[in-house]
Amino acid sequence: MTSAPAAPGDRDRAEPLAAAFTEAYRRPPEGVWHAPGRINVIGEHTDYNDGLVLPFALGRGVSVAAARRDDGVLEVRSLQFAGIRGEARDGGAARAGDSGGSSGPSSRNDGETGLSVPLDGFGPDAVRGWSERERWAAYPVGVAALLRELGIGGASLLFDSDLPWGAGLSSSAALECATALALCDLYGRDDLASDRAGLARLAQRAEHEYVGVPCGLMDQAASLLCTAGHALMLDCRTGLSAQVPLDLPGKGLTLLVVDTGVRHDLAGGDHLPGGGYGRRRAECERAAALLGVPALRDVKDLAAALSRLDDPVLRRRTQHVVTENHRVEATAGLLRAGAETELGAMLTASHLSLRDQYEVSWPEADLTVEAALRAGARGGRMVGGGFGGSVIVLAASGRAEGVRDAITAAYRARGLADPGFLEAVPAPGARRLAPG
Ligand code: GAF
Repeated sequence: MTSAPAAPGDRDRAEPLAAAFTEAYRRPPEGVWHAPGRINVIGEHTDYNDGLVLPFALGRGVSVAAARRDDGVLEVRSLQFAGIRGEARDGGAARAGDSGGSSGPSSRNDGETGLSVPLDGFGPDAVRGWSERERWAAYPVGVAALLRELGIGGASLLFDSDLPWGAGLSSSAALECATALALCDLYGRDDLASDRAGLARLAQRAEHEYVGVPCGLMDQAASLLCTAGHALMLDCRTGLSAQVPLDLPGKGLTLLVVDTGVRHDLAGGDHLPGGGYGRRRAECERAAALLGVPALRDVKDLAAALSRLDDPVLRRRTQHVVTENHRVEATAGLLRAGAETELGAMLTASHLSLRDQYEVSWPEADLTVEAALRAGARGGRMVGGGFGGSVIVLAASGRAEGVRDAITAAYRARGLADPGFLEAVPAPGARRLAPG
């Protein structure tokens, strides 16, 4: 059994995409799948330190219509990326142009409409030469190449996304997870599709090897393992997870996701080769090695650990990771006690730690949190890898509109473009949309 229960709107998502697939590939798809993006309630930069995270799935994500091919070729097209040179476009569908491009095993790029790769013998080196415009395809192609090693064949895929790309809401993991679930289902591989934790690890591996980003497990696990009405408490060392009920509207609360408009890229940040994300991960590994522990997760006595680290940067990174793990445990405890109204202080403490100790926040994120708190929000923090993307803000529902207006006013006062807003409630994880 590979599909979570259908959710309202599944049909509205599946039907137009199936029609677009039929137009693009001149045959109907065998099915349509969907994988959501996520926000993370708390537990940032803890996953690759073997720590704890508490994300939930958003009601937005990446959908894919798919049909098998018997020639071992993977052909990918996207309603957002096809025909757009060098940049991703958010939201609304940019329809693929001419649908009759070549797709034989020897062709790689069929002009404006997509990309075809023969999966046999395909490896990470082949992706390295791809242009910026083709880069998005490394995510699904990487997943398909790894699944090929497990006996899964080729397919034609058409993607659609209602998740802003680069907003720190895990659009890349959604792309990977939609691909993984679709391919496993198409080839009747319930053994792989039903092991969602295993599939999350495969998608993570694809991102490491084919995209070159040393991400943790959180985003892929959130997309595949989350359920409606719950946050996912995940122990990234053991892979064990638990569903923690999270009823925000029932507690009179609104969680706003604020897209700051600054694009986030895990390969970027700190404006140096390797990017800020990879550098943070390396710093944590160095700190753990100096402290003689397998991972920063294992630091029990923070004060003693800090006194043993000479490098102030490593001290700050350690301080964040150790305290953030405690914040995840405390937050999960509050949720289990039904005390959602108390979450705000945890969120803000996490943000300050990410800003001052981990140094991954960015000016628009700090501005958002400050404006929200001034307007009476209960708390807020940046989410995801940092250096751009989104902020979450928790407010009493009666105050949410005022908080939103105050954030917009703060952006305007600085001459910034208006931020985007989305109200988040825990939605279902990845599933087949059609046939249901
Ligand atoms: C990104 C990564 F992909 C995650 O694995 C995680 O490390 C996160 O940044 C920070 O918590 O989303």
